[in-house]
Amino acid sequence: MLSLDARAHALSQRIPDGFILGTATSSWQIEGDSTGRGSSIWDDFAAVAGNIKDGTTADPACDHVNRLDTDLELLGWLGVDAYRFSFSWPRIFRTGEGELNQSGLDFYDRLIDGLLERGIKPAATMYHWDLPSTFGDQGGWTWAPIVDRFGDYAEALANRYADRVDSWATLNEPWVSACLGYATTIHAPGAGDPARGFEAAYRLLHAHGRAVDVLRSHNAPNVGTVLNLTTIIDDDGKSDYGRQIIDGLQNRIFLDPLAGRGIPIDIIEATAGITDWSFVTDEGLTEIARPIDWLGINYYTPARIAQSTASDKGFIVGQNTDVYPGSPLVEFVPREPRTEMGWEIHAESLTTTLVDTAERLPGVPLFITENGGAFPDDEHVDGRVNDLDRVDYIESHINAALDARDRGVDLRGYFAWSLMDNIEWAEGLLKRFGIVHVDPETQVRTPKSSAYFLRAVIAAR
Ligand code: IFM
Repeated sequence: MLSLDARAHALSQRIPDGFILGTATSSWQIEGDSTGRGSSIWDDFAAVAGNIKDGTTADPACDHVNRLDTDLELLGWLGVDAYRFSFSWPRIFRTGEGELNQSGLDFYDRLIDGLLERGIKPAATMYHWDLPSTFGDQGGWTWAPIVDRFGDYAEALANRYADRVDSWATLNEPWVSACLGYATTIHAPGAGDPARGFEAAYRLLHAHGRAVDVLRSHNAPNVGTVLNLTTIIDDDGKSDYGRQIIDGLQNRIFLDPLAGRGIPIDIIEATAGITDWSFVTDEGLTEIARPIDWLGINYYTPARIAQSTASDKGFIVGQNTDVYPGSPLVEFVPREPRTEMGWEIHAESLTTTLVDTAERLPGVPLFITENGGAFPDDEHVDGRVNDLDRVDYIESHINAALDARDRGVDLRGYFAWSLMDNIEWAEGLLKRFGIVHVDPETQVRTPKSSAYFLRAVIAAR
């Protein structure tokens, strides 16, 4: 069996020149220091018993705001080309608008400057789910003025950081915001209303388009967005219509408007009993279709479906027909091996997702902006978490991504999710995705074997 270093070396030889290797995090999942900002819908959601499995709230998370220097050192040690983080909207404006929050602005200055000093490209996401509560109270992503508010937020960020942030993502995974937050009650704000789920998806896209215009007017470089896309597998060969509609609800509902094709007709038809889509306007669709410089894909698992088998598939986060309103009744049938999220590990589906996306959004360079896995992390060697499952996962998925490149996909980089163990939303601290272990009691950071592996890949290129 090859050593980790030998495996890292072999993988590194496939990495093309200029291909970006990085790690990713998001604000609410790591920052802590909630008193230094305003409240978000995730704070409200976390305050209700039962919403987050282990009762985790925003503090201290990874206490990243107070441990920024340590975390910057960690990134420098890893040697990443880029670091993907998100701005917390309520840390920029405590109430989402109006007076800027000086300490919040200063924090992101220190983060961005600290990255640049270490030669690491800051890859910023404007919105990774922590909507200011003030807007949540007014209807959140189904409140029409949210599009204008997002434009104002883009203006504030661009004014301050456009000269130093290397790449801009408007949104992270609008499917999750809309389908887990509005169509169902799994995520904040927990609306549980499928019709609002579709309206939220549309308004998120519209806000994206508005932000693209604002960022461009400030000469912000590399403007794009991030979707969680995947391959839908018709496992029993009897679920082709289910495959088509779930593909539409997961992938095409975002890619088609971005490519200027509007909302897919089959999805309008499949959801006719839920919404009449009357909130969609031509002006909105025009803004949504503004050209972007790149698209980020967050990929973890395929969606493998079959006709109902009535057998128990156990725990799978985010895979059931409730999160796909309008889909026919199918069953999700992930195969082994699976991660702790219940998600099937199937690197080939990353290749197909990239190939399909490149066809659906031609001419737009792609990045893997998140990829990784939650594993038990219970094997320790010399005080280090020996997370060989995660090493295997990352190695096989980087290879699968490079296979897509070999098939002609313009793939420019890969970001591992996540730099460190953090709050996995409704799963709280129970699921660990970090390549660096974080002790929730002491906040001590300890690189896992996967961190050493990624570091070795980067160093050996
Ligand atoms: O932790 C999340 C992240 O915030 C968004 N993408 C998926 C990850 C794992 O569930």
